[in-house]
Amino acid sequence: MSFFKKLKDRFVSKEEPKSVEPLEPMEDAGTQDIDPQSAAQTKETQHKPVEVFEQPKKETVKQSNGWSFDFEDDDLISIEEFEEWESQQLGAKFKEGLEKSRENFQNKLNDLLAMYRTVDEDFFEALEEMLIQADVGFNTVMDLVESLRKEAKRRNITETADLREVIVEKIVEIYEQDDDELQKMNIQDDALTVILMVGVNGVGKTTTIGKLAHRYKTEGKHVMLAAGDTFRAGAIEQLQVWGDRVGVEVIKQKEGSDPAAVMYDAINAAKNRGADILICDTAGRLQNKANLMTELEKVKKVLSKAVPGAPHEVLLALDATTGQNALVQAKAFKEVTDVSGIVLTKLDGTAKGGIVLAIRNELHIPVKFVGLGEKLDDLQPFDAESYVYGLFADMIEQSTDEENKAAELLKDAQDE
Ligand SMILES: Nc1nc2c(ncn2[C@@H]2O[C@H](COP(=O)(O)OP(=O)(O)O)[C@@H](O)[C@H]2O)c(=O)[nH]1
Ligand SMILES: [Mg+2]
Repeated sequence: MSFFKKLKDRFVSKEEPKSVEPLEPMEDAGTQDIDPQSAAQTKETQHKPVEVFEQPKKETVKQSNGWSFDFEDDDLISIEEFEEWESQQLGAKFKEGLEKSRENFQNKLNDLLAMYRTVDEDFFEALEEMLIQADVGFNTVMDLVESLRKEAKRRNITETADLREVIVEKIVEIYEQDDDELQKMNIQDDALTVILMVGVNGVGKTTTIGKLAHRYKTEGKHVMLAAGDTFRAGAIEQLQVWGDRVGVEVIKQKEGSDPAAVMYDAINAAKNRGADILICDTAGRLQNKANLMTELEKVKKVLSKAVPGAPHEVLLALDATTGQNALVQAKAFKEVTDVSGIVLTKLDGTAKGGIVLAIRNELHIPVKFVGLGEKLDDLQPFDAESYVYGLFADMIEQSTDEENKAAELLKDAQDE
């Protein structure tokens, strides 16, 4: 099966649905403060039709992205149908969140393919330049294009149009390296999991904590938050607002207190209440590396003393709109603490979505989540196929249409 067809099968609805069941958004505060434009967009995706089958049971299906819906007595979709629907929702989320980047990647690639018709060094150089401009990162671009050169040679591809699909496939390959296991969140099954969120001011730590809390709560987990950013004015209140919105308890002290003391309170409270997940906010000072290192070390020590193995995840939030600067921040953080994963926020706000690849290839830290907007369900687990679908959705949909048409024509010709 061609790669584009595989992506299309995974993310795009195959046929017109027979009956349409509108999906009601979950009544939570996360959708209260969104602007009308994005609300309209969400409505559209939420009302994506689902095919229903007869089943004599009533069931509420709760989604990790916060949507839940009831099926009447005799209308229950099958697990396969549900998974298909879930996958399409994921595709739609990435497609929506990567709209700016898609305009950039798709249009530029199409322009290149039109400008350079034969596969030669001029084409590869122009492609390199395009990818570097999209923040893919110099070394990553060199690896990617080198592997394309080889593939073109191996398969004797002479027309650039025939490389279209290979380019997209190589992007996935370059992301998916051998340490796939690291991609998953390290969540303890029957014990408390502690997640420490780090990153400089304004990158989206607190917002991400709110979204993560919502995701895990929707999965049925008992979530608590620790207001460890005692430094920045208003940071504690901001986390409390998220806690109220999501409906989870926030452990806090007053502004200016010792973050390690807050963590001590929080982890003991989480243990006493039998919580599943504790997510800890921290202050994002990087002006003074030595200070930050001491502070984070102290916090980690308090956590690991109370719960051996904690923190189970140290997530570094990076703002995708800051481009190469995000890489610089990541390198600096890597020097002061062990980072187990990246949350790349505000991917919806940049046309240079290539930064994901640079982070993966140059830092060797997996991108665990991406922020695709400001709403509660706009934090999605990162996966390379959803990502390239978001980047090239129209191209993928179109090209497989063409492929299907060609196949039909061939079949017709054979039938005659
Ligand atoms: N568009 C968009 N905005 C985001 C995203 N994540 C965070 N933000 C915004 O970034 C700003 C800073 O976020 P905040 O959580 O306060 O950052 P912190 O200082 O690291 O805690 C807020 O206005 C958020 O709404 C995202 O994925 N997409
Ligand atoms: Mg904050």
